[in-house]
Amino acid sequence: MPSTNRPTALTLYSAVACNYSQRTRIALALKGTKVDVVEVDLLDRPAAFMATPARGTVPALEWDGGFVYGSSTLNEFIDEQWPDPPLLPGDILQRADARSWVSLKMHRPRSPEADIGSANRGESR
Ligand SMILES: N[C@@H](CCC(=O)N[C@@H](CS)C(=O)NCC(=O)O)C(=O)O
Repeated sequence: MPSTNRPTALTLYSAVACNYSQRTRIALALKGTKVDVVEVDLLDRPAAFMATPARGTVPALEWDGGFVYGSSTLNEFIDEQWPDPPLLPGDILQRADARSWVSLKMHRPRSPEADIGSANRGESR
């Protein structure tokens, strides 16, 4: 159930080159959640961001009194705070497939096997 103390004035620390950040940005975009994005230079992280609980790792979401980081945790948090539309399908097998695909893309974002697998299933991913 979403918190009754719903976060407002959200700031997302993110990096364009970071697939974990993109994962969280996609979730926020799907939910239509308004967020200020701070683009973090991964080669020169601001000292103030290094001093946060995320210790300079993107993605991280901050709001008044709250800080969440780690793309899996973040996307679970986002899905719980803004349940509609859900991030995952209702069907158990489709949910497993979606989770497998996300896991593959997180660990091997440009995996040729992933693209071949999708093509074999007649999918365009
Ligand atoms: N497990 C984390 C990994 C995030 C991550 O590795 N982010 C990279 C940029 S793509 C980073 O900020 N690394 C800096 C560090 O770990 O100190 C997640 O899912 O969010």
